[in-house]
Amino acid sequence: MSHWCTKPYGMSRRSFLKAVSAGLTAATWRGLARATGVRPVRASDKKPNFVIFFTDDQGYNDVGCFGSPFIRTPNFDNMAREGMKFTSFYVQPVCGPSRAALMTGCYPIRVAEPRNKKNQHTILHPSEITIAEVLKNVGYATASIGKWHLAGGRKNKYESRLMPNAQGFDYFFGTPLHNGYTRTVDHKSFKTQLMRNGRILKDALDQDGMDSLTKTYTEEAIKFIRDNKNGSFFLYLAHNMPHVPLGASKEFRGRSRRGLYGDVIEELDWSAGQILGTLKDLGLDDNTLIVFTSDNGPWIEAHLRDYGGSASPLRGWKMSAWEGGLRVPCVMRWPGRIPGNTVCHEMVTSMDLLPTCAELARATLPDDRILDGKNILSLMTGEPGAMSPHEAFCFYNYLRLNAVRSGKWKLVLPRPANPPGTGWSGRMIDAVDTVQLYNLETDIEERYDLADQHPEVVSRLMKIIDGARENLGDHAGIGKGARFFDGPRPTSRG
Ligand SMILES: [Ca+2]
Repeated sequence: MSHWCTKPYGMSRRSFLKAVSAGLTAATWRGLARATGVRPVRASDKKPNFVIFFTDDQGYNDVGCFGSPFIRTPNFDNMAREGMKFTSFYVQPVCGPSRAALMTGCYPIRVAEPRNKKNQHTILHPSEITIAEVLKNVGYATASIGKWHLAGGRKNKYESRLMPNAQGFDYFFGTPLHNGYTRTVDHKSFKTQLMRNGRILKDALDQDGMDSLTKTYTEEAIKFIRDNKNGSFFLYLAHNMPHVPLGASKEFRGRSRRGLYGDVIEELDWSAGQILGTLKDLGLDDNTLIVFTSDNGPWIEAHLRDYGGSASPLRGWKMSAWEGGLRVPCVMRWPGRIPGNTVCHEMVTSMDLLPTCAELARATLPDDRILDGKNILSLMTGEPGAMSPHEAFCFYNYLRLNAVRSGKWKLVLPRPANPPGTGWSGRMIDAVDTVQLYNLETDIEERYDLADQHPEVVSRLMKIIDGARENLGDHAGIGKGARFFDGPRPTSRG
C-alpha cells in the first residue's frame, strides 16, 4: 500500500481509510479510482504546476463562454470545454485590493500594510505571506509576469522590500504599477515603467509599449515555463490588458466586432492559447492547473464607453457595489483532475486559490494568522454534492462594507451616493435607501428587492454583517482580526 498512499480526489476520506485498512492491492485501488472518474495521486507524483492567468478589468460577459456575442475567444472557450466554468467567482472591485486578496488568501481590509496605513490600492506588508512564498517553500519556481501594483510608489521610487522579488517570486517581469488612470483613455498624465526584477527596462511605456505588452508577456511566460519544465512551477501571469490605455499588436487590431477592446481580449485569448500549447508541447498538460480570471469588473463610465467591457447580465461595473464589480469570469482547467465541460455555480473566490494550491503542493499554511480563503478542491474535482465552503462573501469597496452574499441570498446595505470609506472611487457607487435583499439564483440582475418578504433572511444576513464588522472592520472601526505589524494597533482608520 505504501505506493498508493494519497487519497484520490473525489473519494471520501472514510472510503479511503477503509480501503487502506483493508490492504487493497494497487490494481483494486486503480479500480476504485476509475469508479470515481479521476486519477489517483501517487505519493511519488510530481507536484502540479500552477498558472494563474489574470486579466485586468475584463467583465463577466467579455469572453465567449460567458456569453459575449462580439468577442471571439476560442482558447478560453476551449479551456471551458476541457475544464470547469465558475459562474459565481468573486474578486475585489479594483486592481490593488484584488491582487492583495489573491496573493494572501485574505480580504484586503484584513491584511497589514506598511506603517499601519490602509491604502485604496493595497500595499502588501513584507510580513504578509503570499501564495508565491507558500509554494516557494516547497520547492516551486515562481514568476510574476505582468502588473504587480502592490507596492505603491511613483516613478522609480519603489521600495524593493515591497516588490515581487521580495514577496516570494524568483522572477519578475512587468509593470510595478497600473498602466494608466481610468479618468482618461490615454496615458498622457501617467506612464508606468517596465521592469525585469529590480531593473527598469523602460522608464515610461508609450503606446508602442502598450501595443506589444500582451505579446511580450506571453513570450516571457513561455520562456519561464520552458526553463522550469523539469521542476514544479507557479506562474502568475497578470496581464495589464484590458485596462486603459488599451494596446494590441497590429495582427489583432481591427479584428473584433467590439472595437479595440475586443481586439485586446482576442489577443489575450491568443496568449492563453500559446500558454496551453506550450504546456502540451512539453508534456506538462496533465500536471498543470491553469486558472483564467479577471481582477475586477469592467470599467463603465461615459467617457470610456468604447474602451471598457460588459458585465451583462450583471448589474454594475468596476468599483460599484453590485455584482458586476466583483463577480468575474473564471475557468479552471486541469485534464484528469477537473472534469471537462462542467459548470460550478457555487460561490468561490480568488482568496481560495492560496489554500487550494497549498493543499495540492503539500505545502503548510501559515498557522499564525487568519486566512479567509478555503480549499475548493472538492468543487474543482466535481465531487458529488460538494458545496461552497463559504458561509458568506463580503462586498467591500476600500473600507466600506456594502453587501454580503450567503448561498443564493445577497443583502445590500443602505448608503448615500459616493459613500464615506470609498475614496476616489465613490463616484461609481450609487445610493441605496433601505436594506435590500436579492435572490441571485432567480434574479442575477439584482432587480427585485425581496427584503419585505423574507425578514428572517435579512436578519440572518445582518448577523453576518455584524460579524464581519467585528472581525474585519469597516470605515467606522478596526476589526479584531485586522493585521498590523508596525507598532501599536491604530484605534481608527483615521
Ligand atoms: Ca483592474
